[in-house]
Amino acid sequence: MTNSLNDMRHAKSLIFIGSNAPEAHPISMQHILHAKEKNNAPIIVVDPRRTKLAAKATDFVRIRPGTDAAFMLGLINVITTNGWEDKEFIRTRVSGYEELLAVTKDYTPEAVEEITGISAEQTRHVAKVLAENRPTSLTWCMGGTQHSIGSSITRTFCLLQLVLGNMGKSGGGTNIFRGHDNVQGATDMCVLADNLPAYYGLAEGSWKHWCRVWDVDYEWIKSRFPKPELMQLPGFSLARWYEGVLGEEKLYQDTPLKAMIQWGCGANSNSQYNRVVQAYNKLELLVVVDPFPTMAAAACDTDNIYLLPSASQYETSGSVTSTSRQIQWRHKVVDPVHNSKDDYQIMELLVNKLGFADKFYKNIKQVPEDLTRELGRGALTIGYNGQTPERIKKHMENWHTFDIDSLQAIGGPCDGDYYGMPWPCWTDEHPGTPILYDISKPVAKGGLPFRNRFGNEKTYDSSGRTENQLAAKGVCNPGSEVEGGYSEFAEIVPGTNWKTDLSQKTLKVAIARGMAPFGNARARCVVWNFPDQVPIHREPLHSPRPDLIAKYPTYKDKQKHYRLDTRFESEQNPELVKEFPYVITTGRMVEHMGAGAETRSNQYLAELQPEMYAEINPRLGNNLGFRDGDMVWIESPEGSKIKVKAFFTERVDEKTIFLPYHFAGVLMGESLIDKYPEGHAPYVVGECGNVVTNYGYDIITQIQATKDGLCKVSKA
Ligand SMILES: Nc1nc2c(c(=O)[nH]1)N[C@H]1C(S)=C(S)[C@@H](COP(=O)(O)OP(=O)(O)OC[C@H]3O[C@@H](n4cnc5c(=O)[nH]c(N)nc54)[C@H](O)[C@@H]3O)O[C@H]1N2
Ligand SMILES: Nc1nc2c(c(=O)[nH]1)N[C@H]1C(S)=C(S)[C@@H](COP(=O)(O)OP(=O)(O)OC[C@H]3O[C@@H](n4cnc5c(=O)[nH]c(N)nc54)[C@H](O)[C@@H]3O)O[C@H]1N2
Ligand SMILES: [Mo]
Repeated sequence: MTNSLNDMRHAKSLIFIGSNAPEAHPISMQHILHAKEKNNAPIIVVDPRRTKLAAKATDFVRIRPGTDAAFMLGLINVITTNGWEDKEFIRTRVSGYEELLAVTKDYTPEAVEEITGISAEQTRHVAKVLAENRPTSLTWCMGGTQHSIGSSITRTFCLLQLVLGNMGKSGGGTNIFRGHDNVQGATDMCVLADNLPAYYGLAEGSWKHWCRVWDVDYEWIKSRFPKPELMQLPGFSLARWYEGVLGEEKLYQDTPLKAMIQWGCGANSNSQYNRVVQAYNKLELLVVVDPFPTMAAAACDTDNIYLLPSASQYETSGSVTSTSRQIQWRHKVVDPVHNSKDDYQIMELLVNKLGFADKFYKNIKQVPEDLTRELGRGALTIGYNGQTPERIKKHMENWHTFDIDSLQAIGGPCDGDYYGMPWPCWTDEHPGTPILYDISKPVAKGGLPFRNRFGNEKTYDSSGRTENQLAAKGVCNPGSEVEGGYSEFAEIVPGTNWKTDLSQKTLKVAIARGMAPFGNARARCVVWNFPDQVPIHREPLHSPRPDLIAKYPTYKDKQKHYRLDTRFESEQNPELVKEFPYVITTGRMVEHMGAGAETRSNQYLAELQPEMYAEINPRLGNNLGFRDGDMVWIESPEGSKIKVKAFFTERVDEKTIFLPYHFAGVLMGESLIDKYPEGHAPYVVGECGNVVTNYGYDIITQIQATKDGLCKVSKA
């Protein structure tokens, strides 16, 4: 989130795209409804389903899954043709604007209606509401990301906010509600296949940086890889790891994967789940570290699996990062119960057994405090260095001194700090950054410009135009020594830059000069290293509209996408819709969490939502000849199927079927409840929605396209 949950209280309008906060982020609703009641802020909800959030909306915009980019480009079209854009913001802080307009001119409200199903009139109306009620807080969640063009869609959300001038302002921003508790922290730690902690990438310089932080010899780490080039090659992503085991597709490494550790992963969260089950059974070793056995325990037919019972978060302590980039300390409530161990203990035992303790644990004397300190030493890119364990704990102890609207402490021992020191928090004295890219405050007081990350000048391929990428003259934070754009800081300490200077002198010099260590640049509309330099609409791989496939085809197939090839063009078959006529989309319900291992094992939650179902429009159900409550088969183009209860509801339209994805324990009609370890079966089992979610992955991130596939349905 560029802003924070609390800051949404200042919004003059709010737009939610593919976010269903009352189910997925219920606590956020107090801030959202505050803005609605106190500021009279209109709420716009863009979703294929009339959700619980839509019930609170002033405007519900029903959209065909996977077409959000077209809608956003259409809003920009209306805003710019009416002259409602923020001209000064664009002139001084945005680059590539002309190139953006060259794309949006084709997305007229009429063209958008054809793609999205949203009437031209409603697109015009929404654009006007946003233009007249600034700043707008824009929230997107998984409805915007889980598509083969997810990375383009999310860029269009940012572009809309740039055009309206809503970035770096209280009440504005792009506010992506994060998933799990501490998922922001997990992301910052880069538990990813293509990054080292704190988004440092895999280049040699990044490895060397972290080796210095860990105090480990770079040559030794290098020697651990069978080939040095593997060090810089992205690994398998979570979305497609099982293909690395099955080895039926071309792999960009010498051997298939043989062992897998699933640490706090529900497993049936993976699309193509029946292929995951095949992979489980092919692995030589599968280790599940989880308080619950998870579906993996029931799905494995071999004895290759070890279940390591981890403790829950109530049984351990440490720093966690919230969706608002705030760092908090979690204190242990009880010691780990039964024979479970907390995650640190399990990791330490593993590291000891593997013989790496003298390398990785040599500077870790006090767990977990020293882990937070190590992160602070290395994660300079995102400013995790000012949040020491002592300061975090002090914030927790003085909760009551922070203001709910501004998040700033008023007096008391934390006076002037923002709660949880939202990153970047550059130094021990820095208060944290409550709103990213806010140039109204000095950098030392939590202000920031846009980051200079992509050079100082660029010539665009599409237009041949050359443009300065730094902010315009006169545009900077108060007190900046340079009054306008500037590059990122380097060479204050020879051989380092602001990201790699472990003495942190560079950061301190920059801030003393009133400047941001990462420079002062423009937000770019053109991303020249992406296949679509300016985002455009492309039809989902499995699209219900053959006519639109011809007009908005997907990408060419992508080779060496992580360690696999990904099919795009060769998978987009315009005939598919004849046999699989309904769009399938998936998501959450408030009572269950993720893959559901925890919540389906909780008798109270199990009682509230005891059964897997499919949301089907009554008209569709009646036309197909089944009744509300009947069992139906849902089949995917990949040949897998699930048997679930039909839940008739007008939440969905006649062409769309929605599945919650929290269920497991039944596989293609067969119950596996007897295969859980004795006494450990969850109270509720059900078919996994992810058995029928279709093939399809984002072109950049490889996120699975679990929000736009095709299916057929018939009475069971
Ligand atoms: N109770 C509960 N809370 C949770 C979770 C949970 O499992 N249970 N999971 C957590 C996690 S990990 C995450 S990431 C968040 C996710 O939070 P959300 O993303 O809000 O949750 P979802 O239900 O997956 O998707 C939101 C909405 O996207 C809509 N949608 C589907 N396709 C499209 C589309 O193409 N366009 C648009 N505009 N909308 C679409 C769906 O109908 C749904 O209403 O929730 C977190 N909170
Ligand atoms: N069809 C479909 N599929 C989806 C999505 C969708 O919208 N639709 N959403 C995707 C998204 S956004 C996400 S984030 C994933 C989520 O997918 P998963 O991460 O697989 O989902 P969870 O069930 O939340 O998994 C968390 C596991 O951690 C365990 N756990 C809890 N506390 C601890 C602890 O302290 N230590 C350890 N070691 N384990 C613990 C829980 O018991 C649980 O089994 O699903 C993805 N899959
Ligand atoms: Mo998530």
